[in-house]
Amino acid sequence: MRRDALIVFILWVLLTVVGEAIVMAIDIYPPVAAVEAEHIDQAARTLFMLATPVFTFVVVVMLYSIWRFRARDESEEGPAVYIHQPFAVGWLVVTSALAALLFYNPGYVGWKFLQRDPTGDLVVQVVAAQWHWHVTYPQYDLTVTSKPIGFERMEENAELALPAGKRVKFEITSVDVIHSFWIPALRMKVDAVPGLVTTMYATVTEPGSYEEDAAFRVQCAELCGTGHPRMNMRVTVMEPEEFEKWVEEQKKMMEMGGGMEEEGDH
Ligand SMILES: [Cu+2]
Repeated sequence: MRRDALIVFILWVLLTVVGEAIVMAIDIYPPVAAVEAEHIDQAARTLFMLATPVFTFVVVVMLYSIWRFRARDESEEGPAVYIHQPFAVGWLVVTSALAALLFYNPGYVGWKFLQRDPTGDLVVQVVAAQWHWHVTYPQYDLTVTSKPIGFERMEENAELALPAGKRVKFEITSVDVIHSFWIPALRMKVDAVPGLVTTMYATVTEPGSYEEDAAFRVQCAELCGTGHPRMNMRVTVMEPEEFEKWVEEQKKMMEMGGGMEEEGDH
């Protein structure tokens, strides 16, 4: 039994080293366009790093036991196995402590960070409706509306522009069912609930656009009907001067279009 424990221990250490190396080496994350996104990616990395030794331990003990203590013939069942109390208690304490640590940080600490500075520089009001996003910039008296036309014609769809370096406060609601406002490049997602205004903050950093990476888009993330996958729009993070120009252009288009935009396929 001593020997088995030693083998399991060595395999566990080896597999954990390999696992941690993989966690550190592989970059599975989409482009980062907000300060909050960096924190959320870091939280995911921490979670993977702490979960790796727990995962490898379970796998090693299970596979080693299956192989080492397998029935070699059709003989009767082996002797009963009784719980090893110090091990059981130790396991409970260690995994509970890890979970508590994560609840505190990045859980509580991260939540506090996301909620800092509740005013923001720019307010963006979002109204979700099957299957549009109505995006209003109250400081600029401008509203843009997306059309549910899908990825093939994404370049024709409306654009949600954000000025780089600014802290954006999104105020989100819905007029029909529950939707979810999600911008992958910001790593932020909040439900749009009828009768409620939910808030979400993002301090956008680098310029970027949907043309560069599909993570720069609004995507509904709550199944809301047949148009759900098409409930998206392009997101562009641009320099503040460019943003001012964009607002002017959009206003001109609104005056010229005079409501023609509303004839989408509902
Ligand atoms: Cu949806």
